[in-house]
Amino acid sequence: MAALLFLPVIAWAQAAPHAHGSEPAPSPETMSVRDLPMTRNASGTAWQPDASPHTGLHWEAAGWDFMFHGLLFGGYDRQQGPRGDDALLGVGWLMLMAEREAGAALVGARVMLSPEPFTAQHNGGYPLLLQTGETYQGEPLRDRQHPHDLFMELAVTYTQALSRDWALQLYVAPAGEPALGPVAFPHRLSAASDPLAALGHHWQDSSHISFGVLTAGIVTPLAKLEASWFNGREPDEERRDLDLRKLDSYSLRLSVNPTREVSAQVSYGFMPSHSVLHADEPLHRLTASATLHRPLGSGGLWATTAVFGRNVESEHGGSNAYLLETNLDLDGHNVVFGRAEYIQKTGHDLVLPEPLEEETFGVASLTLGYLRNFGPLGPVQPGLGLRAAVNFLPEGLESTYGSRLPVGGMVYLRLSSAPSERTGHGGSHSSSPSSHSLQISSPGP
Ligand SMILES: [Cu+2]
Repeated sequence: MAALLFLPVIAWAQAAPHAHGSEPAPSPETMSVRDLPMTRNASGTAWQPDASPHTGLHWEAAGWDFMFHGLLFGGYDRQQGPRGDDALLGVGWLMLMAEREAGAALVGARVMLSPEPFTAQHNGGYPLLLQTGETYQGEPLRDRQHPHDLFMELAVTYTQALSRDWALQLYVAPAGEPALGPVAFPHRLSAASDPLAALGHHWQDSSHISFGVLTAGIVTPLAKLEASWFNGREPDEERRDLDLRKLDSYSLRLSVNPTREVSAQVSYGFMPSHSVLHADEPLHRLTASATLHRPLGSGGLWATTAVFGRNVESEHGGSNAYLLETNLDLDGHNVVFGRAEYIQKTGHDLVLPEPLEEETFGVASLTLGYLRNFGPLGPVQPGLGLRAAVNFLPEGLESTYGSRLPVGGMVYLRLSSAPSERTGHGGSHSSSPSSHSLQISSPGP
């Protein structure tokens, strides 16, 4: 496995990454569906604004275009109080993609792996106050974030242009992301400096690792309408296998990119047997999100995302999660970031004893952080960061958490793919973002 992940680095040494020209970028209103920029594609089949940096390594071999990129964090996490803990942990992902033209179509394949089963598995996940979702040793996880599975994505993509303005997109994934929710937090540029998960993950984007996904979408330069048929069961505790199961769930998502700097989506999903522990309890999920990417001066980018997520379960009723996060990369080296959340979690979610178990608690958190990037060193941009969060709890949770304002923090090293433009190699690639007439691959942070 390690050898597989290092292959692209060897390939990088042999092939210089593309450098892209600075021709004015086309806007979604005037472009053809054949010219969708590859920067638009984020996790799974989700869209982000076109105004996103090219990152990672690109090379060609055997008629295929390859791309490799990733985002890794390692550091020390400490969460305060009786429900807190501390840990050394590593989180993130590495992704290898290949694509080629086939007539009027573009075919692609992706493998995305996470080290988290090996680096964030201590006691079922890393410490994170108020986090809930999935299980450890047959019990619901609480105040910990579960590790992502080793196989975050194994997918094949197929995009066929039907005319200047219309294309058909298919996505087949033994492990991957159905058309439900915003770009998943590990892939959002607005969250790219923050190693820790959003507390509303399981209301908004937790389906990003589903074991069995079929998605079909109709694409225009401005909008995409997708439907997925997928296995909606959350991953089990064995993080290194594929939890394949019958495809029992459905989702529908409408994405729009009205300008180069804006992307938004609304989506709905129905998962009749989502939970490992409560397999007979159906879950309905509704999400809406909007993302703004504003390029700044010399290599900076201001990325902001707002997300609303709502879960409706027959037993516990409906609950909402709101998120606003921003990542202000001033110049490619100095990054200030923050996240504000408000989530309705039940006593059941938080594994509280009777009678609190039946109550619903509105909890909030505010995170601020700073990341200093160095280098880049070849294809890798290293950075050192600090993240601090304060949580705001209702009175009923004070005795459980030892405070109404418990805090948490983390110091970390971040390794990300260097922006392709700034690696300083190559230099004379064509002025279009890539040589393809149709783009389906995904840069991400
Ligand atoms: Cu996740």
